[in-house]
Amino acid sequence: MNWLLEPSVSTFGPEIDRLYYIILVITGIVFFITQFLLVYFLIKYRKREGRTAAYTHGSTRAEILWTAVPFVVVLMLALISKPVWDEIKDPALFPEDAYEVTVVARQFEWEAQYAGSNGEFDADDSFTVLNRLHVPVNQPVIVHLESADVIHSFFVPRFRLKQDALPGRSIPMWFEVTEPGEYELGCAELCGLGHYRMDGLVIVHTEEEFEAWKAERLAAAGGGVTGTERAQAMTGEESR
Ligand SMILES: [Cu+2]
Repeated sequence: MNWLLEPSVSTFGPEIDRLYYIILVITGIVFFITQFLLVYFLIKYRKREGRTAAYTHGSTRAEILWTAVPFVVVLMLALISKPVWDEIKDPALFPEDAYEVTVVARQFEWEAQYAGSNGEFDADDSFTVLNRLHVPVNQPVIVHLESADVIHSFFVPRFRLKQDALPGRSIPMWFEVTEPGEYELGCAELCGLGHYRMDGLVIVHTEEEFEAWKAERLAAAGGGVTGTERAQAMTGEESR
């Protein structure tokens, strides 16, 4: 049984893990100290013959201390998180030359929308894939995340990436994966009775594999094929 997170496979994964373990250690120490004191005082001040309860006003000094120390700790955590947060979430700092794709979340599936060969999303040969997001390895990918109905949350644990999808908004996010493979994509926001069905995969290809996959899809989508033929060309991917 693995108690820790599975290894990250994105470029910013190690930075997220560093923050995660700093917070885990701090909260872990606080947890053990408070639980130890709780049990210690339970035993020390247990009921005993002849001992009565006494009124105490408390200690102003202790109260200032246990307010100020957590305040400083939380402030420190915010300051060391800020650069990482900006790197991941600030669109002004997104990497250039990213591959762009749109993902629409809806009850209860993910729809990845790919641009046509001319780079436009409403081209004749643009295409969609359900519950499978194909991307290239070692290249930044920008996902424009949308929702068709309620709030969903795009969560790929191995990328250390989570982003809410809000109806009426297109929210950009980015990642760059360092290892080809298939990684679980889940919806991390309870979005209705079928919430559990929103488990997709992010399939990370080598560059050549990705180009070949895309060329195949573009060919299937364009060239005047009918909707049915188009759907058949995608079976196996959409069987969820
Ligand atoms: Cu959802």
